[in-house]
Amino acid sequence: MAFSSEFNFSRALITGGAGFIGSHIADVLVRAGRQVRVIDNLASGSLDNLAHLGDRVDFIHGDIRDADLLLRAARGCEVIFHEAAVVSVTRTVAAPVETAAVNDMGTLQVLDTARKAGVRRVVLASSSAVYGDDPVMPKREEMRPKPMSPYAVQKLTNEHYARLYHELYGIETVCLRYFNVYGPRQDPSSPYSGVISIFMTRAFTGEPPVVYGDGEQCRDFVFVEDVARANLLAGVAPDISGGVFNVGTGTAMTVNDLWLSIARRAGIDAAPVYAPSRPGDIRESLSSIDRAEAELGFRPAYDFERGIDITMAWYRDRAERKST
Ligand code: UD2
Repeated sequence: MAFSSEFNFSRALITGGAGFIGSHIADVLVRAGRQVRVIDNLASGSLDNLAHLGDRVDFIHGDIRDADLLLRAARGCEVIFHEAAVVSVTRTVAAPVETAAVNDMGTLQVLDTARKAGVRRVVLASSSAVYGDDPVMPKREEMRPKPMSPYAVQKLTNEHYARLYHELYGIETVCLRYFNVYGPRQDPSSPYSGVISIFMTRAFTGEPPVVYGDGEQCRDFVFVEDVARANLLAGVAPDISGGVFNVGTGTAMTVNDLWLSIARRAGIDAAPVYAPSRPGDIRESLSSIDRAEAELGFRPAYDFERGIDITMAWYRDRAERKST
C-alpha cells in the first residue's frame, strides 16, 4: 500500500519513552514540534530521563500489556514509536517465557491497539541480533536472519507481526534494526549493559575495564541521537510501509580501540584485564545503511569522536554528582 508523501504527524506515543532510547526519541520529537505522550512501566526506564522536558511530555505510568490503558494512551496519536521491551539478551536466555510475555505479546498488543485506535503508523525497535553470527559483513536487510537467543527470536517475531499488520490491516509499520547504541542516559549498572557505558564508568572510577576475549571483536557503535533521528525519519518517510532498516553507522571499531580511545580522553593509563570470551559473543558486527539512506534519508550526523565526547561529558558529570 502506498501512501502520500505529505504524510506527517502532530501527536505520537512512545512506549518505553522513559528509557534510554525512548527518552531521546522524546527529545527529538519535542524539538521537532510534535506533541509527545509516553507510556512506561519504569521497570528499567526512569523519570529522570524525561525531567528536563517538563510538561512538554504527557507521561502515563503503566504497562503496554494493560490493553485498556494502552488504548487510552494511543487515542489521538497518529504514530506509535515502540521501544518498550526487556532489552537484556541474557535475561531472555534466563527467562524466555517471562520475557516473551513482554517482547512478543506486548508488541502484539501495541500493534493491535494501533489498529483499534486508528493509529496510522507504528515504528518498531528491532535489533541487529536477528542476524546472529553469520560472518558475512556488512549486514544487509535481505540477508537470511539467524536468531541465536530468545531475544533475537522475539525481535524477529515482532518484525513478522509488523509486516502482517501492514498486509492484513493496512497499518503502516516500519522496523528499525538497531546496532550497538550508545550515549547519555545508558544505564551501566549490569554486566550486560552496553560496553561503552561500562567503560565510561570505569574510566572515571579509575578501575581497569574487563575485556572479554582478545578485544579484537568489533562493533558498529551508533550514537543514540542518530537512532532517535532515524525514528523521526521512519515516522514520516513515504512508501516504506512493511519495511525493515538497519540503523548503524556503516563503520566498526574493536573493543581494544574503544578502551584506548576512552582512556586517552579520560587521561588515564589503565590496561584492561582480559577474561574469557562471553558465550555466544559474535566476532564482528557491521551494518550496511544503504537502505536507510536511500529510503529514509538517514545519515548519521555524529561520527564516533563527536558522539563519544558528548557521552563522556555526560558520564563525567554523573560521576561528579555521585561523588559530591
Ligand atoms: C548487542 C546488544 C544486544 C544485542 C546484540 C546482538 C547492546 C548493549 N547490546 O550486544 O542487545 O542486540 O548486540 O548481537 O547494544 N565487552 C567487554 N567488556 C565489557 C562489556 C562488553 O569486553 O565490560 C565486549 C563484549 O564481550 C562484546 C562487546 O564488548 O564483544 C560489545 O558488548 P555489548 O554488551 O555492549 O553489546 P553486544 O554486541 O554483546
